[in-house]
Amino acid sequence: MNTTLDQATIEKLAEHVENAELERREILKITDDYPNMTFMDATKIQWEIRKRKLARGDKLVGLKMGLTSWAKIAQMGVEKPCYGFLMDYFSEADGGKIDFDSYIHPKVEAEIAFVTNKDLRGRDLTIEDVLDATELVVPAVEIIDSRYKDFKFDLISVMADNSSSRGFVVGSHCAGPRDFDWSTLGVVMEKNGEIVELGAGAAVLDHPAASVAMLADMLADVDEYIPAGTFVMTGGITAAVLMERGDSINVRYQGLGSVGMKFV
Ligand code: OOG
Ligand code: MG
Repeated sequence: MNTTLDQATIEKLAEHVENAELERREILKITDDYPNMTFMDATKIQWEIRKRKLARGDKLVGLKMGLTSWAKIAQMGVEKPCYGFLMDYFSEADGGKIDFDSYIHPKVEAEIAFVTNKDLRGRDLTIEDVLDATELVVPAVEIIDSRYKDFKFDLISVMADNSSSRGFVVGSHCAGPRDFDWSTLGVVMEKNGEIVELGAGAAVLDHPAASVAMLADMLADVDEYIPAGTFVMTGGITAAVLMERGDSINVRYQGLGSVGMKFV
């Protein structure tokens, strides 16, 4: 895949986008200034941000896919999925209070997450391959927080911005890889006690495990893979819901309990 930016520009843009996250402020999408940049340039910026965090001592705790459902693709107006990484400080407690001020403009998404027990590598993995390499499946809520003003971005800008990653909450229930049909598993999201979104696992690329396979495929573009023991969030089943201070969220997962939080 082709690139247009030199290493110095990639490093400069990584610093620019990461500083917006660290300082909790909005920026304009970077393709406004670099209209010719490619998805591979954006991928390199994201990996540079990951390197900066690791160098600072933050720990990598997982990976995520984004824009894997039609609801999300339609909501954000992009053409295909993206991926990102999760650091230790992104983790928030189930049932806990979340400091609204540690985010810019948080939105929540109901997701299904996989924990792998074998390396997943290459371009031709099937749903069965992914299930064979899965230790357990857990319900999770992602808290996305695009650094771009009003969440206005294109696929290249969002990829560079670590696919809007900033928070996640893992539920307390887990299941084996074949305990449920993940495509028909239902989720119901309530905000302040009212249902705001609902859906089923099939919203994510027909089956959430297909999202894990697609992540391995996308990582192959940079000669990377999903190592055994990786926590992978497969992408929002529903559209993302914008939070305001004081909002409570409760997501119920069929047969897997619920995940909740309050923004204070
Ligand atoms: C990009 C990240 C999307 C998902 O689950 O689809 C995402 C965004 O919408 O800001 O995490
Ligand atoms: Mg997500």
